[in-house]
Amino acid sequence: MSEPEILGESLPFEERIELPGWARVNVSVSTYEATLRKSLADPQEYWANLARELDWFQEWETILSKEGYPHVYHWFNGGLLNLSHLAVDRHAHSHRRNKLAIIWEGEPTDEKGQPKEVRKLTYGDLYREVNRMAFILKEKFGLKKGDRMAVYMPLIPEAIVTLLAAARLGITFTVVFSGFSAESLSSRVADLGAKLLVTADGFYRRGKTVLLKEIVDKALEQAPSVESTLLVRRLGVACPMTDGRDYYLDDLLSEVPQSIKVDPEIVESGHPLYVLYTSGTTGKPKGIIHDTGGYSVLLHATMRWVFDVRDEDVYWCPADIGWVTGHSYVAYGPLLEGATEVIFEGALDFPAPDRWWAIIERYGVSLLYTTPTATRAQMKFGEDYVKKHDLSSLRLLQSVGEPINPSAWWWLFNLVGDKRCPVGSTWWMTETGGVMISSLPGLALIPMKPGTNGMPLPGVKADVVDEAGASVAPGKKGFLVIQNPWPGMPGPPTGMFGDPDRFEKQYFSRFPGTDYFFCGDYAVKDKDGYIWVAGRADEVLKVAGHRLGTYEIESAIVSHRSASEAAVVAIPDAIKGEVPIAFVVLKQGHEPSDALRIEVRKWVRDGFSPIAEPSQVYFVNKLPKTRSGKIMRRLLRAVAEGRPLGDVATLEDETSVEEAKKAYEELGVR
Ligand code: 6R9
Repeated sequence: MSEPEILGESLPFEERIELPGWARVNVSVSTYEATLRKSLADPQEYWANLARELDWFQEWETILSKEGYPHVYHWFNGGLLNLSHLAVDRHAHSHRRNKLAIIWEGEPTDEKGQPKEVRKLTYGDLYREVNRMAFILKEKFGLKKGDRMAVYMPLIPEAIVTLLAAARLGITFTVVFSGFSAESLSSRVADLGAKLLVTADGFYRRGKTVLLKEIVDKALEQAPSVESTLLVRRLGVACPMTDGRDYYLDDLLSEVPQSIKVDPEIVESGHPLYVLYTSGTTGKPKGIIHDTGGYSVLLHATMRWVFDVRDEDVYWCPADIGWVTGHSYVAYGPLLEGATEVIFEGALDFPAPDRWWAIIERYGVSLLYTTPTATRAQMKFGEDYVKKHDLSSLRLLQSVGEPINPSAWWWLFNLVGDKRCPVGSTWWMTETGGVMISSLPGLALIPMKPGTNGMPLPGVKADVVDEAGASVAPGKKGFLVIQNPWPGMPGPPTGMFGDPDRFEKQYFSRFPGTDYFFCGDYAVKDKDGYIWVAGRADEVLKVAGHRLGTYEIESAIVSHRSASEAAVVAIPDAIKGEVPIAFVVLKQGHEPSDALRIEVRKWVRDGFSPIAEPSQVYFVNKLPKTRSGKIMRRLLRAVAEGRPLGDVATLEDETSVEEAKKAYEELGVR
């Protein structure tokens, strides 16, 4: 394995930055180590103690059990709860009733750069809106516990209200990213068997409007389970409406009394809260199931340890609800803790690069959960945009989605956090449900190292291992594994929706004879026990922090009339972390041309998603394959990065690599 690095920057294992002035936490490594030791002596009891801090309708009988499948665990079996009760009712009936839950800002601004639309919802307001929405779902659409629905919405308050209303009724939902195409939408909706699709007429993005309803109509042709759609009028544009199937939310709401109450459905801890489709290495996207009880406990623990959230905080995570971060740390986590959070519809650099900083200043954001890509994009604009704003409200910065290169870390630490704020990089994935490896400033502030993820959470046993599953020496690259079950892991009944075998094979078969969860990431553990995740070890891409599978982009390409075969690989990108490039074999009768190159790129944009568009398309006559016909993407990556090819013993035809090299050198990356 090559030397670990992040975007060409080596990992500073020996760097240690202390923040003795950070007076709000217990600054002590020994506190952390003692907690970790205690938690690992009896992880179940440790998690159960945290679970007791939530409000259950009935306590569990067993902390951890399983039935049926080898690695589908049941956390807190017998326990009864409801997430919307925890995130909304509890606070609305407390001193937080008039506290702001959500501050929403729409993208459009006036000539002075001020937002045209800001909506503020207290916990009392949120309670009222969630109840009214639940009433509509239940009475108008007849949905009940066990039914399934889908959400295809921009980041507007109604989106969060919808998810909480579904949770209130025990309806299992899936959210599909609003930047995905009709095909991506219909395959997810159909796989889940959703009866209702909640969406909007569109939204604002970089000053333009993105229309959703036509995409929805196209998707519904392939999603027969959907009986109705519910539309939020975000733009107020005219939409094609099908009588008896499509309804506007405001029309229905106008008939629902403000004071309507819908009791939360009391569900079992293992009840599937949602299914989130995420990219894997082969086949169709995987529907990861998250339960209600274990997941809530993990969110509660991580909001405290990772974000140190307090009543006086204003929290902001700009993630979209279409991704797991927008679930765990936008839609539920902050609300579970009764926090005030900011949500923003638009692009962080629109209409000017400092929109991001203006929002922090406007609302006094204290806890910021950001991404390396957003940070690197800002670095390019220069420091003045940041310095123009008063960011003194900030007290803690965390990052997520991809490895953070040390120079981006320093930029956040020195400039944004003014050397006052801890900066961390929280490692986790859709499958883990919440943060697993991170600095834990809410528990103990141990010395920071620029670019590291930090240590596993208390209760989580993680390690870096070799091909055989044995621990690797400190400083050496290996595979990241989680060695014990954790609350928030993929839940009952099958871990992966409809596919328990694929679940087992994907995550638990890599190291036979162990119960290790295989994450698919490369990592290094340094001699102080800090873990540094350095990128994917499989065919999954992280483009600007968004998870995509090479196969998904390849299938989008080969659905073009001219393409017979495609191989997509990721190459490093100074801002987005990595970007896809595609090697494409054309069908007989089609000639390579610049126009076709552009057409194929646009095809992926429209047919799958703008974030998946290859930054370059290379036409070749054949792809490098093994004798058994498997595409050797590793060789294409080596070609693009100008690295030695390594082992080519299984390569069937060496001229394929020569050809790829030539195409790459002729055209460059952009
Ligand atoms: C939360 C999320 C998961 C993959 C994961 C890893 C990468 C996420 C990271 C990180 C290094 C971090 N990843 N956070 N790598 N440092 N702080 O992003 O979930 O979309 O499922 O992606 O993202 O490669 O395996 P998801």
